[in-house]
Amino acid sequence: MSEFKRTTVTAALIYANGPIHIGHLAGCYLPADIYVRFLRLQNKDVIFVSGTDEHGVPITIKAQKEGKTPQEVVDYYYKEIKQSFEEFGISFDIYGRTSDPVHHKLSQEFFLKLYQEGKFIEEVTEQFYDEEAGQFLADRYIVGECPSCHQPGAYGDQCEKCGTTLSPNELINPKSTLSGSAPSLRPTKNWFLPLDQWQPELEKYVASHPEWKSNVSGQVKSWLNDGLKPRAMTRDLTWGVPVPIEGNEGKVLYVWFDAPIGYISMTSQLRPDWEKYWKDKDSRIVHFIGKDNIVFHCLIFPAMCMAHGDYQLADQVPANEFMNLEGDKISTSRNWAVWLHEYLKEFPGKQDVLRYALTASSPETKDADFTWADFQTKNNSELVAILGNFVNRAFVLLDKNFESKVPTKLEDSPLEIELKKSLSEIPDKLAAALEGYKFRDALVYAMEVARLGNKYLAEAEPWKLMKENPEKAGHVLNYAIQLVSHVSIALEPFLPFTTQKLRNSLGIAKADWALLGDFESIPVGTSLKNPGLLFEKLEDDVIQKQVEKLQQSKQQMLLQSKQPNPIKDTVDFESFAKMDIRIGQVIAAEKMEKSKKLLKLTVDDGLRQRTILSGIAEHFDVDQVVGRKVTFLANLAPRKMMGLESEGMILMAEGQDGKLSFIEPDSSIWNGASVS
Ligand code: B3M
Ligand code: ZN
Repeated sequence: MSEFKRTTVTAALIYANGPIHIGHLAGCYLPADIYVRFLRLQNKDVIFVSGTDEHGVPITIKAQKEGKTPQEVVDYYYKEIKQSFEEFGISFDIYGRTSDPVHHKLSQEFFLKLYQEGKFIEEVTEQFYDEEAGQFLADRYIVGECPSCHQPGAYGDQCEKCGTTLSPNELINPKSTLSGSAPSLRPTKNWFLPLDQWQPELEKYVASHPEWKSNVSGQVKSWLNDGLKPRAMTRDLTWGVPVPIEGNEGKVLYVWFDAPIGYISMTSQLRPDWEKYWKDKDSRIVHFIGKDNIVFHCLIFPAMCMAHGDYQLADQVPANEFMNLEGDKISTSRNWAVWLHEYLKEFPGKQDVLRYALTASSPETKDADFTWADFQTKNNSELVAILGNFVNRAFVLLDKNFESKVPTKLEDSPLEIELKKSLSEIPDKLAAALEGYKFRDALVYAMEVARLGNKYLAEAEPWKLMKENPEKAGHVLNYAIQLVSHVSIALEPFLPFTTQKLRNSLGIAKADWALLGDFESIPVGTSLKNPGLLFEKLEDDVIQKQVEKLQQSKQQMLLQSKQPNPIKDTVDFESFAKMDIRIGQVIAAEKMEKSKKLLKLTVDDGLRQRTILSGIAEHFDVDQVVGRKVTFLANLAPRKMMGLESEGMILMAEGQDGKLSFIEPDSSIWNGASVS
């Protein structure tokens, strides 16, 4: 690390089409923030850059769904995302957006340089076109029957039912989602980056980084093994950065071309000397991302930078795997997520609890699972019982016995010698873990400081010493307070809110890594302010509420996923006309003994009263049906059930939740009216 003068840390530019959830946090934002805070603690030159990705089909799809313009969508989510990150203590130096004119300009310049230097290949391909809407269609805008599972409504790039990857021309009966019409094929020219030509250099680049995490290099090598192909860097779309070549209206830069340039354009808005963070050899670039973005950051963006020539390649791409939720994949469309903005509202002041729980089970090498039960345990058994307890005991004893002032130290006893020895091992281990992007391990080492504090107090027993030897008790509390200051340093990257409280209590202006292990850093006589309880126990009902909230999402999904039955075989008109469907009115109803399902209804059909046995007893009480107008089949052959004859059938519709519903006409329709 030492050969680098400065570090440029980026965190993925999330699409501004939805709010942040814990998967995003665990995937890249939290580890990036911890890493940056660790560098800042050591007074290293570091910048932390991120923002929203405001182009691409995900944005226009969302806009189409919500009946808004893409601009409205990105404006809304940019603000919401930025604010929740801020409240959560993700300490970006700049949080920018790719719709910014500065970004458009820089990406266009980047593109133009490659274009003018002949780094692209121009190619005419056939693309789907919607004649009615007058535009080319991205794969997501084409739906049709899946060739593999025959589910209708599969997308041009994937069938969500069976998961098959598709291309639009494989769909059966493809339709445009814009106009509903069948798309046609039209030739169009686009510019491709010949990734195949860059493959040898990319291989060298990847080989020069044997230290990359195995999940990252594994994915990258498999792409390289398959052989890279030219990839279009422009698209026939209306939303995006316009292609800066005259006569190419209606074409924009590929979103994965402009998005990573966003890191650079945002840096240029952060500081005037921005160029050195991207161009100087002694700058180190680290991209924090989730695993679905690996190929773009490890191959495509590097190839773009190689072609351009001015920019350094990333030194590290510590991509995480996915965080699941209660055993299931997090999904925005299924609302299976813990949303950050909701968490912040429902757990005010508890940012550090979520930061702790997510880091402790960070998906560093494989997918991990967040559960509310585990969240509760982490809070109650670790934050409250270990960290909170230690700090609280130290301050309470100090308040009670030493007027909140740091007491004098005496000679060290074997206890302190052992304590110092144990503590002295922590900074190196902690730093090595953080430098190696092992945040789970790092958190364990940092918490070790609080554990040592508890152990020390338990062994030294200052509360007992108060009577026999108050000076000795003061000595112990001095040590305890110095340990609290170490806690406030070691845990700063992980728990910034809690450690800020501790610094306020201890009168420390700025956390400093160099003071971790210094047992003189809080001077004797300093007046301290008890921070109060740092954490509070989370009771079962609070956790249960969250679990129930998730169960409701599941329920909701089940409803939505219910598909209508396929249409039955065709009937001719004569067959249909044979059915005598009518409107009647229930004038009496009673439960049938020995049957859970059947109600005995007396129906006025306009001519007479007839008895109909209807299997609705589990859905309706007797008084819910009497007086109701119903639609019924009047000429169904009478059937004997439970000793009674049923003369007809009440027609019911089944809701998505399986509940039955009457098919009721307007109240003006008379009993006996025919339905046809
Ligand atoms: N917007 C994908 C995503 O939000 C993409 C990341 C861009 S990073 C330059 O996951
Ligand atoms: Zn399918």
